[in-house]
Amino acid sequence: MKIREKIREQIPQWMERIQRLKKDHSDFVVGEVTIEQILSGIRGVQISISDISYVDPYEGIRLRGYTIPQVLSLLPKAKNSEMPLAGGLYYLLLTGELPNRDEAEEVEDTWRSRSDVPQYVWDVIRAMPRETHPMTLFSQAIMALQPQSLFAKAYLEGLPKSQYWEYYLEDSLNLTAKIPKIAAFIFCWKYKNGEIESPDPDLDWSARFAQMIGKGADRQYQELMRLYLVIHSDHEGANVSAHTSHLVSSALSDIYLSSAAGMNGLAGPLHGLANQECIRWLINVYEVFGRLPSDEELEGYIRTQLSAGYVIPGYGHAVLRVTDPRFTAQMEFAERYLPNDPLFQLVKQVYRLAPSILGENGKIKNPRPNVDAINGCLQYYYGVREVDFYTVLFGVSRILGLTAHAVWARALGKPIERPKSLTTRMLEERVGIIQTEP
Ligand code: CMX
Repeated sequence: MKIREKIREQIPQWMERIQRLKKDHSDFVVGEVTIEQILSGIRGVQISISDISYVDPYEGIRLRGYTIPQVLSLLPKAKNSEMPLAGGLYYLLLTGELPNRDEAEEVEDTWRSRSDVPQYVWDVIRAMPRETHPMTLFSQAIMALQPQSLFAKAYLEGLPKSQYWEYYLEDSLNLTAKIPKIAAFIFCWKYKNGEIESPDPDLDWSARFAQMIGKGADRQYQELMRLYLVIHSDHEGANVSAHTSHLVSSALSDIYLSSAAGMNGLAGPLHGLANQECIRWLINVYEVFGRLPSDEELEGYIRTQLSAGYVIPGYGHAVLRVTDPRFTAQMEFAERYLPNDPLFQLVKQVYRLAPSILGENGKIKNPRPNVDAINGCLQYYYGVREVDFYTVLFGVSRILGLTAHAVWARALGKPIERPKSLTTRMLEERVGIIQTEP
């Protein structure tokens, strides 16, 4: 497979760059850690490397050096579509090179041929209480696939370190091939009659997912999912889901274990679950007023929420300091396909009013919208109204980024992570609040 050849070809150059840094510059100080940073979630501390994506605070994400608009315009498009093939995106994430159509299609074909999910995985899901959150089911289904890990098996048989990445790659292709079907099964089991539509083999990865949840006839929804599953795929290496997954795989836990761990992080309301919270918030605003509120009413509502100590979901970001370009890409989609939708009108109204209100007390570092401020509104418009499913959609996409990171971590022989923790007393002693005990 082309991806495997490309990665193999690139490993020596990357190794050389890392070895040179290690050998000649290991004492170079990259940054200092302040007590403020330690006490606020190791915020901004530069502790890891991701050559797969980087979030520039003022520009947004670049995937392998390409901005979101570039990714959307440069990747090969799906058949009869203006949106990219997810297979092309995965090729880009894994190899750092823009694929041509054949290279993107090769990934899509690999996914098609490996998409069957063993029956027992469905049994695991069916054994759970129906009210279980879909993200819990998603993570469990990934864990249930763990016995299929080729890496875990080969490791026990003495796999040499230089080959770890190849087994990680195989596991990643197997997992990413099955992920749309797993998500679709969870959707259909939890909210519908339990049967998923059989996927049309002519469709691409993203559109097959749309079809499996019953949206086979809806071309616009398929376009939306092609957009959605590309733009949510990665957001550099240190956000909660990426870092969790990286940390877990640094112990040589396989792709299934580390991806499930990442999904458990994504399931938190300050991270991926914010998309569910955001649509709930928008619907609630609509219900409170029974219509689109006036600007004065919406301002009042936002202020009341803030003074009650609630966050405005979909606003703010730990790194970004501008409007998230993934928000902008979805705004453009909505302007084109659903300009008059009432919830979209509300999204725009919040976008017009919330940033200045949030910015008033100077506390929030970025009062502008992130990706989650709009993604739920689009799903809702196309009739996917099971809002607690929305984070699973995010997860389907994010697994592409997490697994690409893990393959490269093994390719470059990255070590187990083990930072150091201190006690509060140690900090107090270092700053001189209390005397060091003799
Ligand atoms: N509404 C109200 N207050 C907010 C806020 C928001 N949307 N975003 C930040 N603030 C507040 C914080 O609560 C914090 O207040 P305290 O000092 O009283 O605790 C203050 O502003 C400073 O926060 P920050 O440094 O600007 O933001 P953080 O890096 O701490 O947190 C984030 C970032 C995303 C968790 C936060 O902005 C937030 O909770 N947003 C709403 C939830 C959300 O949209 N999450 C999705 C993020 C995207 C993703 O990771 O997937």
